[in-house]
Amino acid sequence: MTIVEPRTKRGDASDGALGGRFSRLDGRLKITGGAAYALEHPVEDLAYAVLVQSTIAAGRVAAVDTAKAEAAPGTLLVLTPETDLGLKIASDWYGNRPEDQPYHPLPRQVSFNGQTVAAVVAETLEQAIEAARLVQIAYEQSPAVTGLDDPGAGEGNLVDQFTAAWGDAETALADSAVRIEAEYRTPREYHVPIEPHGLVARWDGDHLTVWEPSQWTHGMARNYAELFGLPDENVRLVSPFIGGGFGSKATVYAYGAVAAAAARKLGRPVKLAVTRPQTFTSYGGRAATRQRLALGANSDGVLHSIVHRGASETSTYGVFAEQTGAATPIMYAVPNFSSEQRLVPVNTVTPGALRAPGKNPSAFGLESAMDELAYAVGVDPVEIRLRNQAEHDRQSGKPWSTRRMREALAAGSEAFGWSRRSFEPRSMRDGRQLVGWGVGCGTFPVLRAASEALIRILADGTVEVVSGAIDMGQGTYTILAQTAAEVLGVPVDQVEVRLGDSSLPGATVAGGSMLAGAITGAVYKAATAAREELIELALSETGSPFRDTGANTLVLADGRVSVPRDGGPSLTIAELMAALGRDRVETRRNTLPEADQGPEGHKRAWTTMTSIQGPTAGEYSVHSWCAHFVEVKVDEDFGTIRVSRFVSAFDCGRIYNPKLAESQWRGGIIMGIGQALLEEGLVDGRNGRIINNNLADYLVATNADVPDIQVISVGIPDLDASVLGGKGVGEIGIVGVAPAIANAVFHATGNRVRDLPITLEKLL
Ligand code: MCN
Ligand code: MOS
Repeated sequence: MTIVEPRTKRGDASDGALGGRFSRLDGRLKITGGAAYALEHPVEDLAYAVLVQSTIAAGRVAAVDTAKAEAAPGTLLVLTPETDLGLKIASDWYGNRPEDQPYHPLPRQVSFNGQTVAAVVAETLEQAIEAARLVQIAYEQSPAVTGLDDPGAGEGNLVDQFTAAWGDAETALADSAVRIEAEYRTPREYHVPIEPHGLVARWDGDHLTVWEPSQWTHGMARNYAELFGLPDENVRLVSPFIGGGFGSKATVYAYGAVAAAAARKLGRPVKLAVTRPQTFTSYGGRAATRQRLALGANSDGVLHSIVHRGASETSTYGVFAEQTGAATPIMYAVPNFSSEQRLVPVNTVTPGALRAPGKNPSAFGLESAMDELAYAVGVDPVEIRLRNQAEHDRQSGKPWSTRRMREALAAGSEAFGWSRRSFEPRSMRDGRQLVGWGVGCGTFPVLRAASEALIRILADGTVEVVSGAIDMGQGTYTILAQTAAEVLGVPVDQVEVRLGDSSLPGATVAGGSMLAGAITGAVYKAATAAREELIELALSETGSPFRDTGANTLVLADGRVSVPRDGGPSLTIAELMAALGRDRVETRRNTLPEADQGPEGHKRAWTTMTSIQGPTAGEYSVHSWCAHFVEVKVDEDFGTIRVSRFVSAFDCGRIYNPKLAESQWRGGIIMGIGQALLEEGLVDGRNGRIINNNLADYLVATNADVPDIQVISVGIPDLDASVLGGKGVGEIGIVGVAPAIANAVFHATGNRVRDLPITLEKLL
């Protein structure tokens, strides 16, 4: 899908294309309803699938009575654990796959309440809903463990690769002049993107097309191909616009397999829309966590030791580790360190990645604990962070590529007016409101992956950027137009961007805040090749007015091609294309070495995660950093908390589009406000059901909860992070927000809340 709406550059005219404050190129389409989501794609002859989910937390499906459902008007198909869908297990994110194993998306074994156990397909949605209601399931129940606090849950299993240690943390802790120790907890949290999940699946012979919101068209197309034993080329996954994903739309889930298999069985396209309540159990949110942190320091607050013991829940049938120690080893310099992480299997859907997995709960623990230490030694909370800055990455032994945390703390303090803060809790007021000021820092690793892009310069001078990468709201369309415009010297509105289709050149997942760095790198490389080719043609082709100028290169700027001195020929790109007698110049490049170029490239690199490099893969340790400053007002009588002011400073390297990056940071901060004060998946301990599985009861921050948020960039280009010098932006905003708010609440009230969310009953 091409973005064809007219658009205007609303940035400062003096900005270059890259770095300019352009509004989202897809913004107009989105707010006018012109951006069709995957499920809105019109497909002829659709049948409708509806899921039936288990009502017990653990056990077996003993029997399914489908008679009534099958007899209901319009029913085409009832799928149960008895039905052989003929599927094979797909590979994991790294491309590992068990040999020839069957896959049952409707298993007989029930591992959690809300697990999909049957599905109905009917002529209309209403008929399918009614027939789904008539499917009668008899269960054999077995005892369930419904959460981390369930007495049956136990301590969990140690995750070896997350154990980190240096020095002698226990002894140094015991020897420290000042010690603080506490447990910090976060509940289950959910993505709740405004566009719920679902898909339309259509078969044409042995070719499958899936319209499904996706953070990773190539990865998901590959998974569908594997489920059905097809070559990758036989599956096309289309996802032009996405109404938010936040980590939940990067993989194929059971309902997708069911819908695509039903479409094959029926020989008819099938649409399956996951209902809002079903989204709470059709894939996993953020796992509940607990972590015990002990900090030992001298009387100036200089750290001697950190001991961290974390645990997160996972499911009984799958593994997802919410790494509570993800930020702990890298934020502060500490000579003695020990961290462990356990996984506790419970009867839940396997948890998943939700904006800044690991770093987020990890920072809640550490940044709360640092505040507790500041108060234990009587040192200002910003000052104690400055005293403990890590000057290199102790864990990997590598220097930081760039770490402008001191600058972030300084710029944030200054803009917030931190110097006017009085240290004592309950010492600042605004009438009947207690006022609290808190600080919390954050980090997110820079991950790097391979991607590919295609550039076309067309006869009318239009530049096309084509990639299977996606835009779920973060700004990919816009920054790719900017990247191509910058390299080819054309106005941004002369560039058209096509994304969101696995039949287009390969791209890595829009996850781990790494897509922008990867795909701008690919577009930059392809556009540079296109520019070189155009110049080469202009200098050599007969008919080109540049051929006999004696110039050995040309300048592309303001949409024109010129000799690099005054007075020579100067043509628009369209005029040059006409002179050359060409209808297009086309280049396709990936970010891999020369040997892996070409349309096939190194396909595995963008259909699996095998090409992803971690933050310490190179010579340096590469991360984004931030510092949040927050003011809360707490009603003394009622305990109600309002966030009244927010200032955050970020080091995310070079910023491709400040307007969009600021929007990303604010979005993360807003999610962090929800996490701090509102969000909590409530589990019914009797049956493992998520009680608040809807947007009326699962509260996220709304405009009324969000103050004006000032964001500041203190980053400088970091060429160890990406081709263009940017670091990740999409997730860091949420990291450190909840502890900053908890710290502000402590400053306002003297009450330290260590388990999220900070609800008023915890304050009274
Ligand atoms: N950007 C920039 N300069 C940089 C880096 C990024 O201007 N140096 C801006 C660009 O507009 C870019 C955006 O920030 O499009 C995000 O870039 P990046 O940090 O590379 O993140 P990804 O493109 O990989 O996006 C994924 C990331 C993740 S992992 C989650 S979770 C998340 C997030 O983006 N989910 C989002 N932001 C989201 N924003 C919206 N609206 N909806 C979601 O679901
Ligand atoms: Mo983001 S949670 O890595 O999609």
